[in-house]
Amino acid sequence: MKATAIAPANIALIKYWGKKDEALRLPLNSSISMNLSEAHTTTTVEFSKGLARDVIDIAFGSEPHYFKHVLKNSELRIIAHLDRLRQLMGTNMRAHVETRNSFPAGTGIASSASGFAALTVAAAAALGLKLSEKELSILARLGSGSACRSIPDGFVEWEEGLPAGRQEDSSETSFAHSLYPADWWDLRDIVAVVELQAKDVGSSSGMENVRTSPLLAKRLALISERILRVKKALEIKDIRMLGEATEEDCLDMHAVMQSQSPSLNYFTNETRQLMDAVRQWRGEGIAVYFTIDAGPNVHLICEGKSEDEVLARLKNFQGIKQTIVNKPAKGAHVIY
Ligand code: 2P0
Repeated sequence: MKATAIAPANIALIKYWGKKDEALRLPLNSSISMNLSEAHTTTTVEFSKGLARDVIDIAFGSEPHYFKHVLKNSELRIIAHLDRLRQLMGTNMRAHVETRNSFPAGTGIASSASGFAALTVAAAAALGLKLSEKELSILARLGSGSACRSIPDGFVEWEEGLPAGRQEDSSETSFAHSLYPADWWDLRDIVAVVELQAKDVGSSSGMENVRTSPLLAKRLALISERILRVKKALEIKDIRMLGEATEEDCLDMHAVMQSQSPSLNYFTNETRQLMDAVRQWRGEGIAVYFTIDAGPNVHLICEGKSEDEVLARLKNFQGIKQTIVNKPAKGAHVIY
C-alpha cells in the first residue's frame, strides 16, 4: 500500500484570488496556468495497519526551523487531506508521508499546488483507488485550490464550476483540464528570486478578505474576455497577446490585494524595479512579460528563443538571489 508521485508547481497566467465557497475551495473565477518543469514535489505515501497515527516528513529544501509554523499548518492540512482519501476508500488506516520539494520554500513558487497534487496522486495510488484525471483534480482542489491545476499536463484551465445549484454540483464541475500538452509551445517561466524570507500573510488567509476590495467586481467583470485572449494566444502561440493579458491580470489581482482591508502588499522595491526593467527590455525589442503571485518574486514569461537574452539582463540586475528557468511540464503522475 505504497506509492510515490511527482507533481509540478504551476504559474497562473490568469490568477485565482478569492473563493465562493471556503470549505470546498470553489474559486470566484476560472484560471489558466502552465506547469513548471524545475519546481516539483515528490511524495511517497505508505498506508499500514500497524500505524497508530499519521507520520508526516516534510523536507522543504530550506532551513527547517525557519518554516516551523508553515510546517505545522501543512501537517494538519495533509492529515485532513488523507482523511478525504480514506473516506473514499472506506478505511481508517494511517499513513507515513514523505514529501520533498525540488525548490526552496520562500522562492515565490507555490508549494501547496505541487504538494497537494503529489499527495493526492500518491495517496490514491497507494490505496488502489482508480480515479479519473477529473476526480483527482477535484480531490486536489479540496486540499489547495491551485493544486487542481497541477494534475493535468502542460497548459491548464481550472473551470470555476456551476455558480448556482447544490454545492455538490458546483464541486463536481470545478476541476482542471489540459488545454495543450507541455510540448505545445516552448515557453519559459524564469523566476527571479528577490526574497527568500517566508511571507507574513499566506494566500489562503490573504484571499479570505477579497470581498473587502472595491476593485474585485471590476476584475471579475473583465476575466471572461481575458481568459478568451489567453486561450487564443496559446492556440496561435502569440507571446505578445499572452504576455499582455497575463500582465493585466497580474496587476489587477495585486490591485485587488492592495485595496483589500487590511491592505495586502506583496511587492518590494526590487519587485517594482524588475517590473520597470521588464517594460524597458520590451521597449528594446525583447518579448518578455512579468507575472507575480502572492509574494515579491517576479516570474518572467518569454519564449525559449529569448531565454539567453533575458538571463543575461537579469545577471546585471542588482538584488536577484536566484533564478529558476522553467519550461512547460507534464502534470502529476505516479513514478513508482
Ligand atoms: C494562483 N495564487 O492562481 C494564485 C495567484 C496566489 C496568487 O493560487 O487557499 O495556495 O489553498 O486554495 O491554492 C494560491 O492559492 O490557496 C494561488 P488555497 P492556494 O496561482
